[in-house]
Parts: sequence; structure tokens; C-alpha cells
Amino acid sequence: MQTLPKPSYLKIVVTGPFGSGKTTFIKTVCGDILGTDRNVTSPYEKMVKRKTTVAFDYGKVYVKNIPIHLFGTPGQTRFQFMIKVLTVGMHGYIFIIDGSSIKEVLRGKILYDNMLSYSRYPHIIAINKQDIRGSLSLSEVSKIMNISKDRLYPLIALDKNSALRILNVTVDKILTHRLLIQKKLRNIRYKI
Ligand SMILES: Nc1nc2c(ncn2[C@@H]2O[C@H](COP(=O)(O)OP(=O)(O)OP(=O)(O)O)[C@@H](O)[C@H]2O)c(=O)[nH]1
Ligand SMILES: [Mg+2]
Repeated sequence: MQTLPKPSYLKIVVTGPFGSGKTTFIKTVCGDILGTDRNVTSPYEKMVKRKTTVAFDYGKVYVKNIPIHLFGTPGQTRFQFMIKVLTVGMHGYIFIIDGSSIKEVLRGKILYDNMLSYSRYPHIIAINKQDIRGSLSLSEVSKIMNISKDRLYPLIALDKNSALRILNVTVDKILTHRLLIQKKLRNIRYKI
């Protein structure tokens, strides 16, 4: 396989519905993060949790000696406009879905379809909270989302090994995608 010089950095966006575990994921992977969690004000969401991301999370980590800049989006629907802001210049994204209930997976499907409608970037879908008893299996999530099971990755965002595995797979996907684009460009050069 052809090789390419390593990218000088990668920007990866961590997104998904309210409370799916985006901030937890970035904290677990990076340790120290710049966060913007504030008290939840809406009555329904207050029943789910106390704090929510209102602007973005930021953390930096190295994978294969490449600096990775992780940006986490807010999950509340009223802050959805931030996704467009934060995805500018990204190389790929991690879409985190809370797999602990059918309702959360359905919520994830709607937002994932929306994400696909404006961004065709290398990404992975991580099914989080696999440590919670009664969480849906990947096969069940695959049926609900109408997506091949091979495209779903189990995640426990509270667990460092699990979170790092997801990040490594995402970086590999981005690097493979980069190589593929380069190969296509070379082919055109030879044909013309
Ligand atoms: N059991 C379990 N709980 C988790 C896991 N990941 C996150 N949580 C919990 O889920 C809740 C929401 O996590 P956050 O990281 O705040 O979720 P978020 O997606 O950043 O939420 P918003 O920014 O409000 O959209 C918290 O209580 C976390 O502790 C996990 O893998 N297992
Ligand atoms: Mg958050």
C-alpha cells in the first residue's frame, strides 16, 4: 500500500443526542478538558441530568504520534446550530448513541440521519453505556437503526480502554480515507 506523510493534526468532532456520553468520552480519553457544562434549565431534561454542554468540549490527545483535537457538541436540540459551527474543518466524527433504551436509540437515529444529510465524512457510530444492565445489543440497535451491525461499535465511555479503542478506529478510518482520496487523485493524473 502507498504511504502518505502523517497529518500534522486531526480534528475529530464528538456528537450525538442529549446525554449520550459525549463529554464523558472526551474526559475519559483526554483527562483534562475545556468544558462548558452548565445547569440544565428545561424541565424535561432536568429530570435526566443536572448539567449539560452549552457550547462545546475541547480536549487534546495523541494517537500514533498525531495530535488529535477533539471537539464535543452540545446535545440539547436548541443548541444544534453549534454542530455546523464545530464541524468546520473536521477530518471525521464520532457519533455517540446511548444504547441503554429503545427511546435513546431512536433519538440517535433521527439525529444521525440529519448529520448524514449534510456531512459525508469518515465516522463511526458508537453505542454507549454497554455497562448498564439491559442495554440493547448491537444486533438490536442495528435493526432499529436499519444499519449494518458492522458499522456499530460498543462503547463504555467511562472506561479508558473502551474509549481509546473507539478513538483508534476513528483515526484509522480517517487515515484510510485520506489514502483512498490520494490514490484516486494519482489515478486521474496518470489518465490525463
Ligand atoms: N453507566 C454509564 N453511564 C455513562 C456512560 N457514559 C456516560 N454516562 C453517564 O451519562 C450521563 C450523561 O453523560 P454526558 O457525558 O454528560 O453526556 P453528553 O452527551 O455530554 O450530554 P449533553 O452535553 O448534555 O448532550 C452522565 O451521568 C454520565 O456519567 C457509560 O459508558 N456508562
Ligand atoms: Mg456534554
